[in-house]
Amino acid sequence: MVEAWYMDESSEDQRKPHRLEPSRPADLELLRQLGVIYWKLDADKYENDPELEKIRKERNYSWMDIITISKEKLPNYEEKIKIFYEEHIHLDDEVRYILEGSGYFDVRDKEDKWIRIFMEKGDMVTLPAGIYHRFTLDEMNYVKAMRLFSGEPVWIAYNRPAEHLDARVQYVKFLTQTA
Ligand code: KMT
Ligand code: NI
Repeated sequence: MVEAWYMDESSEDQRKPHRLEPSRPADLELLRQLGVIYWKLDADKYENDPELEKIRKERNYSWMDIITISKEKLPNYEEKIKIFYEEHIHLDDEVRYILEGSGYFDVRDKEDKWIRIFMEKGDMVTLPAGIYHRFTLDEMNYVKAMRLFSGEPVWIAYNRPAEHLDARVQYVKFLTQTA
């Protein structure tokens, strides 16, 4: 089962777990209310997986590529790591499927608190357009992930504040409508 928790406020190494003490877990229902959708798949068969195909078809995730984030494999590694961890939004959903390794996706809850989602092999997630979020590797320093997109990918990240953007306005509206 995917594990998620509220973060502490320490400015220590971003790759550490940063669990709040005492711990405050975030369950899938809470994530769902934020528009975050989670699936567990068998990453060993990602190249031929009817379950993955079903999700892609239903949600129109027609485009995909595979990114490896490690010092050796990712060009401009240090710069990218910094960019991934800046709080931002996109105009489209951010869809990631972890094939190897692990990392943390952090999302803001309704009270603007950080929830850290530990994503490892077989975990797939959709972060809705307009949600403030960020990504970091964990202390293993390695992840291989599938990036999925509905149509031609747009990678533009709008760093916070981005309140005026339509995707943000729509997302805030969505939050007021979910329980
Ligand atoms: C992103 O957009 O933050 C990334 O592609 C990095 C995370 S993919 C595991
Ligand atoms: Ni992003």
